[in-house]
Amino acid sequence: MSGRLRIAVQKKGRLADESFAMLKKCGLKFSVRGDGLLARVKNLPIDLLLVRDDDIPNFVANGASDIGLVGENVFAEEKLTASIAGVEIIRRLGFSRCNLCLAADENGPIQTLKDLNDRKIATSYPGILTAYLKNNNIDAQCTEMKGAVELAPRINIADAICDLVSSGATLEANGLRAFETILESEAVLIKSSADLGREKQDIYDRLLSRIDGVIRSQGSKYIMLNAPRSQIAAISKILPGSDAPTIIPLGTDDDLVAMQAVCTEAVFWETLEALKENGARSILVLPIEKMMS
Ligand code: PRT
Ligand code: ZN
Repeated sequence: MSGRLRIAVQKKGRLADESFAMLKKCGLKFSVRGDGLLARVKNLPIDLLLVRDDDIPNFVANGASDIGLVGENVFAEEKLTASIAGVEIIRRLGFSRCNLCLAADENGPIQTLKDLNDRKIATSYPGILTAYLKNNNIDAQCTEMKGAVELAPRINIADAICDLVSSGATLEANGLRAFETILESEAVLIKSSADLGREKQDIYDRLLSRIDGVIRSQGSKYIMLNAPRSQIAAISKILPGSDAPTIIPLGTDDDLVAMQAVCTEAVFWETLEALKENGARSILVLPIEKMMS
């Protein structure tokens, strides 16, 4: 392969848009159109390999791609059923979150894990499900289905299902209720332990540092406010996940200061109310686009 770093990304689907968005936030300039399998990044020696999500772990394992962005659910399943030894999760990316759950008829006899003994469970994740049942000493039979798993109980293919859930609307529409979460999943960055060579390693290190910046800035906010000097300590305690805030005297008033801080934890309305109760005024909460330490 050339000296260009190759990233396997889902071409189309629930992971694709947010994967492209994250790479664009990292400063990669590219466009994805037509049926092409490769998209060339214009401003860095990187190519995107555009494929089905299920193929991503295998492509990373066999060197067709250097790294990949994929759902942890797919990675975990491939780890148990395919030969992808040496491929590991490097970063959790915080998007495409969903849970792999066990679910059954909301009014039926299966309400807990134990009720699954001697039952049939339909799933697209036989590896993860079999391992989970074994760990929990449940003797049930897995029936593999590639899609439409939620329909299995209704047509008597299975007594329960093991499927991904995000909003829960699909389960509800089919009269099913989730009673156990097997895996909490999100998009992950995966890489094989194979040596990249110096050139690609340099590009990879640069990209990873940008990804870290994007991950950190995602949940972070910049807070600016004015407050009486006497309230600095009280207000500093309320600012969520921030280091020592910057304190700037306000020229016109000796007693009043401006405080500014990066908050790495969520800033809720309740936080703003607490700041106000402690004397803060003119409170501004700003999104942070990029961060690098
Ligand atoms: O074509 P390709 O093989 O690449 O895509 P795909 O059809 O296999 O996968 P796709 O695009 O549907 O999902 C890609 C990845 O997105 C998954 O592997 C998960 O990591 C993640 N993801 C996040 C989800 C969901 N949320 C999700 N809700 N994947 C699937 N679903 C399905 C679920 O299977 C069920 O049918 O959505 C339905 C439930 O959704 P709710 O909102 O009704 O609960
Ligand atoms: Zn798929």
